[in-house]
Amino acid sequence: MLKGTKEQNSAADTKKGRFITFEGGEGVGKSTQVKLLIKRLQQVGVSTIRTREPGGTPKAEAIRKFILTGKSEQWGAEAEAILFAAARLNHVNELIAPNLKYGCWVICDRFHDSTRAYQGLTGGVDELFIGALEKLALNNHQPDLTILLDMDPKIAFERVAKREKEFGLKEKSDRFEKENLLWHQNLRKNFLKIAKNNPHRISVFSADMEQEKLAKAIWDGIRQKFPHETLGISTL
Ligand code: T5A
Repeated sequence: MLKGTKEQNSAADTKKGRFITFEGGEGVGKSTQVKLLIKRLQQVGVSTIRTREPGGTPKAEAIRKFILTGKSEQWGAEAEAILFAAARLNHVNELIAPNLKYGCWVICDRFHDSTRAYQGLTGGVDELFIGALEKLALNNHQPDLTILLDMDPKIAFERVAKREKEFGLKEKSDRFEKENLLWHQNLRKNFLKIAKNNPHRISVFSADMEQEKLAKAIWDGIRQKFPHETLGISTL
């Protein structure tokens, strides 16, 4: 199970921490790119912490297990949105905020845009309801940058199927993966809609390319967005 893994480097401790989130549909390569970004940041001496949602703290991981094993489905989309927000509030207060304050860069696999896309725009939960939960759970911790990985869900599902064939079943029972292709195509459109409404925060990348090539494109985007923090790394 992935937990927030603290990888510190004293050279970066005087810098203000940056908060970067990765978003997108199932299997588009978020976890892969989070790991590749952490590697690049470590190489240039930036102190980082890798985390995920739902989860990231023991209490939030307990909520993750409850939701992803399908136990919350019968409660309805509003209740699920509240559960995601409860997990997020704990994650923000116990892991994200303290690390940013300390100067770490926090790299998070999914965050509040997932609630907006899955439970809100795709699941039908009212926008004001989602907005109110977001305000409570984020506690003024908006990401500095969100990387949206965009891809045809058909291709993403093929990747996930290949992984499951090679490595066996995952720990979760695919609460949302079991929705049909049309649902996921709609989800993709909704993520793009969120990106269109937040052009200063969200950068969209086509995920349908080779891993390292995509990692390089993301890295170039990060260097452009945070030129001062990423000075002196032109050789990478
Ligand atoms: N959810 C979550 C909500 O409904 N509301 C919320 O508020 C939140 C926070 C979380 C579930 O909860 C929902 C959304 C989700 O349904 P999860 O474990 O985060 O569950 O689910 P996924 O995001 O779907 O996680 P996956 O691991 O399945 O997808 P990733 O992380 O996008 O993909 P990754 O990196 O694991 O890659 C998948 C496979 O593709 C290969 C990898 O090696 C791997 O085998 N791959 C590539 N292959 C070819 N080319 C590339 N460029 C590749 N990149 C990766």
